[in-house]
Amino acid sequence: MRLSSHTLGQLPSDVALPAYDRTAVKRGVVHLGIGAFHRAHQAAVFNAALASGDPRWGVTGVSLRSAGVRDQLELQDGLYTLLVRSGAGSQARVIGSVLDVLVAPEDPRRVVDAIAAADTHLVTLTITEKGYKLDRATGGLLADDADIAHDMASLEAPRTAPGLIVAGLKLRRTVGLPALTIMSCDNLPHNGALLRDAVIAMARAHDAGLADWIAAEAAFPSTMVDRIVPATTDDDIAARRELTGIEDLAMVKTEPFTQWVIEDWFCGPRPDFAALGVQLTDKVAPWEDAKLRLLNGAHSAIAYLGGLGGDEFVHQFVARDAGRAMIETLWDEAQTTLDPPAGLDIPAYRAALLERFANPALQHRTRQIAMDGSQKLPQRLIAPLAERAAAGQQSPALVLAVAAWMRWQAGRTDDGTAFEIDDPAAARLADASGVDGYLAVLGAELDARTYAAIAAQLTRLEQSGALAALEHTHGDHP
Ligand code: NAI
Ligand code: CS2
Repeated sequence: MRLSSHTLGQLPSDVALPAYDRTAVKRGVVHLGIGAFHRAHQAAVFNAALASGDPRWGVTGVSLRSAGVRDQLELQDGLYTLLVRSGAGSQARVIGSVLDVLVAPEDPRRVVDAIAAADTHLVTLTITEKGYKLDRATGGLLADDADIAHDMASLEAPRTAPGLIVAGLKLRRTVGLPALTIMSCDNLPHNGALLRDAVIAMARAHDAGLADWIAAEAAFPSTMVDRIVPATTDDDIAARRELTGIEDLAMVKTEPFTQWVIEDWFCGPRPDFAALGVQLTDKVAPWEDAKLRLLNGAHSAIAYLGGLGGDEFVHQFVARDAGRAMIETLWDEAQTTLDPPAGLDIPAYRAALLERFANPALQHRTRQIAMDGSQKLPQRLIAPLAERAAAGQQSPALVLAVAAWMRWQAGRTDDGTAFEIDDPAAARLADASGVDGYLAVLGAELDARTYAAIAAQLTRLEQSGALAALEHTHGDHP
């Protein structure tokens, strides 16, 4: 039996159900990139907004690539289970805020119409770092990307997020509707400004007046989003089915922690975010930097060192003394580059992060985090490393993490198991070699001393493996 409006009543009584009339919900949000993270984070907040009695915040989810999530959710009336897991047990809630899922490649005009609908007030995005199609070196849209070139030439059937947004805004302007608040929820620094630049560049390729209107009327708040959401596995689905008797192919699993910090810049209605536990602030950058360099920087270090050394899951890496010591050192280094926002207690944040990483119930795969490293390293590891180098400081843990990413590009774990490099720059990475070759793919330059330190660790990783390098640098007996 499948989860749906008809089977909701048959779920065990400890599963929380949508506490509102779904037939009265309006579609106030268009979300581009309806992956696991959106379903565990923003959609849960919109679900809470609906439960609080404000019916404006139903979600039209959009997949920009495959039909998988639509096919799963369509048969379930948009319903899915959010499973919050910790060592103490798990709690399940059925989320009802997602009303439809559109597949952009099948019918891009429906997506454009949804963005241009009068009830729509917010467009949110989780399309991964690579989905913005930005050229790291110039900050502009990727000139050699076929989909960007297509949308630059015609917006009849857009293929990219900036193309769909511009086509939707163009239609709103034509019919006299106001612009929108458009919010990136991806792990990129200054994600609002990056998205705004991408959208305005796309608009300018078609109509300077439209570009000026967007620049003047639309809001692009930056956000910091945080909740660890590992990809759902077939085992997760099977375990849930055995427990409840109901199959939910769209379920997502996550941790208890959740945080959303949004720059207070809106150009239309919004949910009562403060009442929903979402922080509004005039400066998101200090929150973004702290999260990207502490949480995500450590995650990438764990992904490559742990992945090379044979750790399938994050919690296995932090169970090692040398693993924890390496992460603490990386945080000591990274935190010297931060300007922590008022309200962020770094020692408490670090302690909480270690506990979150140690959560054995999450089963967060190192391989998932290792994906798309070329899009992640600059803001997570290279930026703090370069800033410290400029201040004359050495950074053994950041250096080891960057060297491990380079070693990863050989496509073999230390026991010789081969794997595919899952990265939009995979072809360039395959052709690259040596520290300068890999740094060039990242668009990064470092000073000679840091370069030599990375080269030395890369050699150590090649000769002795990740666990030996970790012990050497961060073990009890270096
Ligand atoms: P996912 O793999 O479940 O979903 C990724 C989504 O992005 C899918 O809808 C996919 O179609 C879309 N996408 C992928 N490549 C794209 C491209 N080239 N162009 C346009 N769309 C593309 O991943 P998940 O877990 O939903 O994460 C997505 C993003 O959310 C992450 O990359 C990150 O920026 C952000 N995020 C994720 C967290 C997590 O723990 N999973 C936590 C905080 C932020
Ligand atoms: C992870 C993040 O996959 C990755 O790169 O570092 O998705 C991480 O789980 C989230 O940012 C946590 O908020």
